[in-house]
Amino acid sequence: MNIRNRALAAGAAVGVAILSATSLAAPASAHDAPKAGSTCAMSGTTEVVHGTVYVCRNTVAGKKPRWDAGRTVTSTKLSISDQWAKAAKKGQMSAAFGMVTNPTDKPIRIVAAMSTASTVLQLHEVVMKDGQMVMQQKNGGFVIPAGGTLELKPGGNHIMFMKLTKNLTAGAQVPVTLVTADGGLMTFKALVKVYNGGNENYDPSASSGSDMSGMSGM
Ligand SMILES: [Cu+2]
Repeated sequence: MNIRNRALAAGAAVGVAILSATSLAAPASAHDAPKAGSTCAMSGTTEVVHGTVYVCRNTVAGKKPRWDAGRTVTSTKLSISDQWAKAAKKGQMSAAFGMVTNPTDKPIRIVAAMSTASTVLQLHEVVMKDGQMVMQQKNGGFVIPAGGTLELKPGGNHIMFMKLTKNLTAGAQVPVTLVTADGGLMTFKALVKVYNGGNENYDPSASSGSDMSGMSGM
């Protein structure tokens, strides 16, 4: 089974902000922060501008995704273990998995992910639809319960690389940064492995509903 890539065929590729030495030396206006509520091309796109992380997401079913108001970058107590990613070629989709643990006494919500290996990453779930397993964006992102662990695994919740900008070769380490609702960034490196499962079809039409409310749109 091949992963269908309809979302990428339908939507334009979106650049992820990368701070280079030249942009740091340039005036502050060289790269403006996304305007809250303005439309963006693909849900899951992130930008970090002047210490604030912005996430493009679906807020109204059937409408274009929009930039959120952003949140100041801070640290998080989340940790991850057994993290790995699926080997795939440049231009393809891939996914990352692992055990995410929240040692605090309050739930932590992951709202986005970033990586230098993909222009857009999304937080996906796998659901049964018309007798078929399909993957789609998880409304509200991933909530890690207080003192709990969330397993990201093939056939379940996972971090989706929507379009690889480089090959993920077995044995390599790919960096991934998770973004929490309160701006916490947690960066880890996932070991790339060959894996032949987890090829659910992607259903972009299902990434509807308000993923800010945390309510299920299904
Ligand atoms: Cu997926």
